[in-house]
Amino acid sequence: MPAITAQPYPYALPAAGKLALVIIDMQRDFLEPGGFGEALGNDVSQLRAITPNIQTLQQTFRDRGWLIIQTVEGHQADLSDCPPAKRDRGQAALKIGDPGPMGRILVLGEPGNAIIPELALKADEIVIEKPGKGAFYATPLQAILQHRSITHLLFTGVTTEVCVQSTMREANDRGYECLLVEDGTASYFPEFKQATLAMMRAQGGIFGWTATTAQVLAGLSA
Ligand code: C5J
Repeated sequence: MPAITAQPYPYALPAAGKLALVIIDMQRDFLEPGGFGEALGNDVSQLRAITPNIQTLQQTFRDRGWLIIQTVEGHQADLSDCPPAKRDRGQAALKIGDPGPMGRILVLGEPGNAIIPELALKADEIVIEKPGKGAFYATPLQAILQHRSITHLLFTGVTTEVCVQSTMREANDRGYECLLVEDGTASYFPEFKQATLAMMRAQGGIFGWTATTAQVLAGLSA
């Protein structure tokens, strides 16, 4: 059976068409100065290095006609889907909904909320707008995956221990076979990324597998 060399053991690939690529929140708000990530006090320059790996996976899935799901974290303009607990958390100078250099912070449709140009969607590709950290909460993600008979998910994006981890944990509970691409995900805190990779694949892969982009590509082309 075709498999991806992975930790803690090989990730068996399903029949064609049952594997989807999930690209979490590769948005200007998290990767560029003046957005939500920087408003929270983070050095946002660290995240962009993963982009070429995600681009390679995106192109591979496009070439095969396989499902790619991108997500964006963002709120309605009236903030009706943003709990005060989320807006008020922390002591940021700029809060969700405040005007910033790239438009209103973490508001859907604002320039800063857009996916970075390197990973721009094609017309027929799916983007899930999510108000929470996990991509299943208050979104049609589960229905879309079920409709396409998807059973296996490859996760990429930012940040590893927040939106990526939240989504992969829930995907695991929902029965998906999940693999986190090690060099396709990043955190403002490199030690948190390493800890997340370790906890995902610990205990025999309690939440799933991890592998590098090269390992994924080799497995897919075997
Ligand atoms: C955060 C995310 N870090 N996409 N969001 O607030 O991980």
